[in-house]
Amino acid sequence: MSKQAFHSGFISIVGRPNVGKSTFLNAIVGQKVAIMSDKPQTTRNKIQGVVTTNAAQYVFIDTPGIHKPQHELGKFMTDTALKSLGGVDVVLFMLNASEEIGTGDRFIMEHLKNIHKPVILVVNKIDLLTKEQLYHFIHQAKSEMDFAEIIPISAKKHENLDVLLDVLYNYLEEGPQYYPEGQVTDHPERFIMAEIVREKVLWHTREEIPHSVAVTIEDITRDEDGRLEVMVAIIVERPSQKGIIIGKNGQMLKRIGTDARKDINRVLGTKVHLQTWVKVVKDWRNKQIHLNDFGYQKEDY
Ligand SMILES: Nc1nc2c(ncn2[C@@H]2O[C@H](COP(=O)(O)OP(=O)(O)OP(=O)(O)O)[C@@H](O)[C@H]2O)c(=O)[nH]1
Ligand SMILES: [Mg+2]
Repeated sequence: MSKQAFHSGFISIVGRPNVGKSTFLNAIVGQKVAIMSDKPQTTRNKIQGVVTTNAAQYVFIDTPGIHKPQHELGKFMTDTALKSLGGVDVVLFMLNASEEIGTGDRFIMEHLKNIHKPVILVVNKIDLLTKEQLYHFIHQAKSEMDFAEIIPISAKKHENLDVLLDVLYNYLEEGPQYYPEGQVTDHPERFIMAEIVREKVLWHTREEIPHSVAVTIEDITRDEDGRLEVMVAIIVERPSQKGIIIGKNGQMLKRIGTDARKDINRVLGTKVHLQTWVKVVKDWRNKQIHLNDFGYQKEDY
């Protein structure tokens, strides 16, 4: 029996905010590499997730949800997502099957029609639909664009992910293993720590606060017991937001810190102690200098 050729390549995951791209990335990688939340515009940077099997290496690129930007940050996010399309072999376009296809989705599809790369439609959140509803949704999607493949999945329930990998194999060329087997992501631990803190802020806050928050790691030192001491700054845009994040008697900040510490310990397998504080940087989402400082650099596209 002849051995199956080893295939490898880069796969971008794009779609509107909140359709489940990061949930999918984590599910397929089998490990948390991107933060997730029920608030739109959670992901702000490109995040790589590598899946290595005997037959292939799939380098997935999770991207920020594409939306109409209201700030420089939003522009950075949407540009990051669209520019990711240039360097990949195949594109996964994700739709949320529990919502009607809308103008935001159509805007992205218009873009995808012009990139001359295979576009696979990933229909996510099928756990929320009956068979009839799913059939109807796929029928509707087919009339919008000519997709290379259509694959229904539930990222949350890990449904049909193996089928997606099998199909994707055929869209990747014969190629080398780019990354060693154990490497699942491209971001340093510092980034992952900051993102996990931001995730907990998103989970515990509402309305405009999730969008107004940035998190930076100011310093990391090791104490005599080998535990990492991590100084974390949570940045907001207004003093009133600072008050909400700190909460009554500091309760909110404490909850965010505790949840983040536990998750960092679990995800990175490192014991950490977090020292968090909140600072106000007025209108940072519109100021290039602050965007650079907080990890949203244009050269990172
Ligand atoms: N029911 C259901 N919910 C899902 C599924 N996949 C994701 N979700 C939920 O959808 C919400 C958004 O998930 P994310 O993975 O953060 O979405 P995203 O597309 O990365 O969003 P942005 O980063 O904002 O672009 C979360 O509340 C998830 O739990 C799914 O298969 N089924
Ligand atoms: Mg995301």
